[in-house]
Amino acid sequence: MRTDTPVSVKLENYTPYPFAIEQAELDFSLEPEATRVRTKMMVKRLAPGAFVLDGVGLTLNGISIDGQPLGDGDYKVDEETLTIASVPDAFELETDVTINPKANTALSGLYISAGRFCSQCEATGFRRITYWPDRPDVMSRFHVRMDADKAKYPILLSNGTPSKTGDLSDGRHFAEWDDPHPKPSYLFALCAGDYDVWRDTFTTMNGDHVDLGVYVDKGQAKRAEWAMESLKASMKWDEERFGRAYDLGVFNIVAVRDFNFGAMENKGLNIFNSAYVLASPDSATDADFEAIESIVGHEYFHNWTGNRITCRDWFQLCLKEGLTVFRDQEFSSDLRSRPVQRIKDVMTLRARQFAEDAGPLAHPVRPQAYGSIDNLYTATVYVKGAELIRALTVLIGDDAFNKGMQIYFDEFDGTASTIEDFYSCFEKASGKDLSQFRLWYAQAGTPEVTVEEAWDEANATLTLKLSQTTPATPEQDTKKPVPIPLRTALLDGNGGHVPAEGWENGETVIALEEAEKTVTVKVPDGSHRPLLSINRQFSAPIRLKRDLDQAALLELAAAETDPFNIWDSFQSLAKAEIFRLLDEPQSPPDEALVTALADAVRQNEQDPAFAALLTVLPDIGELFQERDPADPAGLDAARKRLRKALAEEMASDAERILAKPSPEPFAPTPDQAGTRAMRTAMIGLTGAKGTPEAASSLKALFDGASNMTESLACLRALISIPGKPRDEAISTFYETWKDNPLVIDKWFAVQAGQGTADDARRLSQHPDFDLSNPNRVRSVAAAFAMTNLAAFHAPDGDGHRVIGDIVARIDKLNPALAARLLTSFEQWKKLEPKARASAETVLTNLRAAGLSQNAMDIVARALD
Ligand code: 0A1
Ligand code: ZN
Repeated sequence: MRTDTPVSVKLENYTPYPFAIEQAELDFSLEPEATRVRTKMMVKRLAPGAFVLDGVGLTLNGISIDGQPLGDGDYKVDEETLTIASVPDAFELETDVTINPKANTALSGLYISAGRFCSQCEATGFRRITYWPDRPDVMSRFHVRMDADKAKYPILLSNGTPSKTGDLSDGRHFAEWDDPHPKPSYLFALCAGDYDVWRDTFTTMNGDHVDLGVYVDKGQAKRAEWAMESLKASMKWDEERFGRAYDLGVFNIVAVRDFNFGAMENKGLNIFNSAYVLASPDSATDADFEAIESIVGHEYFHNWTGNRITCRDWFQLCLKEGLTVFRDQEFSSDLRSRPVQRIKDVMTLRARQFAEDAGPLAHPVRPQAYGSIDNLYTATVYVKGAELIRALTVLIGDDAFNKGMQIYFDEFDGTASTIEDFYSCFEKASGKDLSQFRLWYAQAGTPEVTVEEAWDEANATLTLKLSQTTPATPEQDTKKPVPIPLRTALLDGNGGHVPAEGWENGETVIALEEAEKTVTVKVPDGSHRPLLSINRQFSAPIRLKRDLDQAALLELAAAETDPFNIWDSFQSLAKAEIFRLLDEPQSPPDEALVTALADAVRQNEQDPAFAALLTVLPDIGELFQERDPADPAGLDAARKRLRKALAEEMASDAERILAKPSPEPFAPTPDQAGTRAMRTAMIGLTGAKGTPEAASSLKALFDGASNMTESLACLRALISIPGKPRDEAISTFYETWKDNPLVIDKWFAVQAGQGTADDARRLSQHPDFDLSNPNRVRSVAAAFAMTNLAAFHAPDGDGHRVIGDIVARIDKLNPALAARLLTSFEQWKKLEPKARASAETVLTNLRAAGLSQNAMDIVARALD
């Protein structure tokens, strides 16, 4: 085990690979403990330099050039590379290695999950399969052959389309797959085993026929139906929205239970965490159905943004990830409700990315250096990366954006590209110089925009003074101004806009490009003072500072025409009230606010998905960011008091809404999901009352629930009311679902997400807890450390110790997972003194005990 801080890789040191490998043949003889991989590559020199291949954990059986075996002195092998000092300008290299998939607990490379072979090569897993220049700018055509025991592994899958199959002696069989599209090694995939498959077909806009398959556990095919529907919807959407069609005759998805991330976009053979494939009305929530739709879309959209146009190096990760998240967000917005999708996306951004941007792990969307590539799959790269594309669309307009995307697809197809390449397309399309916009990619930290207003009654003008600053982040003390597109409108207070001079329909985009800017707007003479609606639809990923008291915010919320800003006004109101309740523990929640919030929920009942979001108070992770030092337990108590007051105010609404039957038969449609969102919001509020009566009515709803969304909502609401109904619900749920691991993951998560450190420890000792399964580990450890901040950061330090212990054990098996869990400590320096001290002790003890490179990278940066 390595205990040193990883050496950092730097963007400025990028040099092209001096060889091209246009064609490769891979031959796998699959055995769980000793798989043999024979690789043939046709190599051509492009520039002077040694021939260096990456390889980790491989046993080399033989190596030859143009059929001539190499002797020991002809090449050098160390822990990470194979080097041949002198090679011809064009040659065929053959290697023969053995690997042990069964011993692969890190789930990177080729491994076994539930007795089946599967692979994960992004970012650097391919080097654990064979010697190869394992970097995204080396793109090759792969031909794959594999053989395996036919009874155990009847289905053999790889990228591209199948070219040959046949039987061999000794009960073995083989299959060959051919992928005509050059691709980097991180997109290689192989799956072998016994599956059931849900099949369908799709005809592209070019009239090409595509065979689709979703491969799942035996007996589960029907649970893949929603994933298949989502796939066809994605294929159609990319054709209609971006004019891009699929490019192979086969598209397969394989579900695996043991997977470090959500899913992987391997060319023609996506591999998915089973949590994002399997769904049935009784066992999956609306959130599960939505997540499946969005992740299936995300991986499919990578076919153009990621696969056909890939990244030159891993510093450009946001080129494929930010863009593809933007595309999946748009897909979900088009299929469901645009404002609701926007609110959910901003909730994620604020809870995860703003927190990251404000702590020791802050990094630019395109960093200059990294210690461990696995740790670069962050909220900043993904979610802020998507926000920047969205901000770009606002700044240059939809037409120029769409034109720029077409230029990008046409000009860079088949290449490994950079952010500069991407932005050159939008410069062409818009005629604008976007070099200042690219600063967004280079600077970490969330810009803060301050808005001051001055109203001149005599001249009927409103003057806005806008200014921006970006806080210092690690290794970046000073920041330059970035272009911030602020969608703005002037509200007339009667549900309309004031016709400001030069603004269309009373709306405009103000581009704040400098540190300070003053904008004066003329409105018709005799107008009343208009109300300012700014950063509408959250047009820029910033923190907005406005000096508005409760009365002004309530007035603004009532006048708003932008659903996002209506929701956000109530978020600001609730935030201020929670802080007040924290500072004044004796004072009751403000009645005016509680009534206004309840009224807003009622007024929006015709759009239940939106109304349900209004009942969600800002979470502790978000509140935490605005307090220094932060006291999560105090914030949690204050938040609960406000929530209880809202629950009491809405008690009869909850009764009324829950007295109606849930929609039957179940369908995962946006309409039905909206109705259930409102019902689950009311279930949550009922739980917030915390009374024995509330517990028994929740238990009755739990017993009668006909779908997982409501059943789980009842269980979640009951968890915080100790007593018999709660204990019975916990055990009934377990007994009902003990054979369905995805549902049992929820059972763990719902308890860890609300219990104490002791509960988390007890859950981690449950017989069904499994350190080798990332979903199960996350259902306890991430649910506790990332969603239950009051208990995780409790002043006695026990929460920190529970997670520290789990991390130490996981790190020996799966360093990428351990590193991810460790990011839950990222805010430790902001904690009140006791919790801060315990976090520091846990982190320093972990560092002293020795950690993997991945985990050490996080701990070192957190402690820095
Ligand atoms: N490219 C995938 C994410 C992913 C990254 C790394 C993985 O293994 C280490 C797996 C998946 C996506 O964006 O969906
Ligand atoms: Zn992705």
